[in-house]
Amino acid sequence: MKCGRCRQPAVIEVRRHNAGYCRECFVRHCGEQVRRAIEHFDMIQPGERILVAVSGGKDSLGLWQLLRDLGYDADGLYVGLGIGEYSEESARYARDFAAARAWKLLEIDVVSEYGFDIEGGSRAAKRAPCSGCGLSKRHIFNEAALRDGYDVLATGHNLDDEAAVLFGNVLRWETEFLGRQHPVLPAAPGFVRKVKPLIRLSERELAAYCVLTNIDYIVEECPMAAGNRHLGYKNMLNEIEERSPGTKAAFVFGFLERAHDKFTDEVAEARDDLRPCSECGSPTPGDICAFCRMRARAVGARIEVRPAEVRPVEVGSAS
Ligand code: Q46
Ligand code: ZN
Repeated sequence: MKCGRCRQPAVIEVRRHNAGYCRECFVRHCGEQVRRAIEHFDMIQPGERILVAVSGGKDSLGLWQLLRDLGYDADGLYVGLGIGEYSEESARYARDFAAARAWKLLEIDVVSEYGFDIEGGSRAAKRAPCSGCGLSKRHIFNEAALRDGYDVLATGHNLDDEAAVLFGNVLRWETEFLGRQHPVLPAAPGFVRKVKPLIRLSERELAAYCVLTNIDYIVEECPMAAGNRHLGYKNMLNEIEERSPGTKAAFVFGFLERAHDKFTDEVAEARDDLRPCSECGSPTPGDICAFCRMRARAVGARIEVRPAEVRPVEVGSAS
């Protein structure tokens, strides 16, 4: 097979695009997909400061590299979740990647900063580990980006992730989650803008991008991922994609173009009910946000309010 752009021998075929690429054209293709996603969804304005949530995996390290190559001012944030050896090793990949490029990497360790690890926190809050983990990451990413004055938080969710989450939300008709499922969540009081610039690239394309550009990433999956629903949905969607290339992209982009705005009213209503958490200041529908409740249960005591965490939040209508 030959590269569809330059006719050199192809190193990868992307069936969804019915195209093969040589190394150089494939790297350009990945940059182009990110550039188009940013432009189409109006994710980032020139000159804005970006904080990239990095886990040491292919998606987040690939994203950081792609954003820098496109000329963006992007720093990294690694959150240590206290998941034993997996966390130690993933931190090493994130640190080595940043150090080799002399890029700024912020680090937050959940255990030393907040006094619990993901397994303990999730157990105490009677949540599945990935649910407690997701809640913690969302909270910590948002808090760090606001505290350090970043304009936008970028995460490495790729097309496969978005298709799997959409699939799960549709199966259960989680209408509020469907209203929030978008590659750009605008800034609102207490919330930094969040973007997903990899939405046009698949997991396989990201893995190939990292291999072809010599990005060393942690290959092992998080040990807690085994058996989670999300992974099951990904496997099912892969079977469909195998038979019918392009289905995942049609599913996700069809939803965004034709259905997403039918679910946004509910999100706006939920945002209207938010007020600052009495512990940390983050917007919440109750007195204390879910993260602070989980933390309090995990450490077995009512937590102290730390001055650095308290930010007054103006509560207004959703943007
Ligand atoms: S890190 Fe956290 Fe993932 Fe591990 S515990 Fe689940 S959510 S699988 S991306
Ligand atoms: Zn809180």
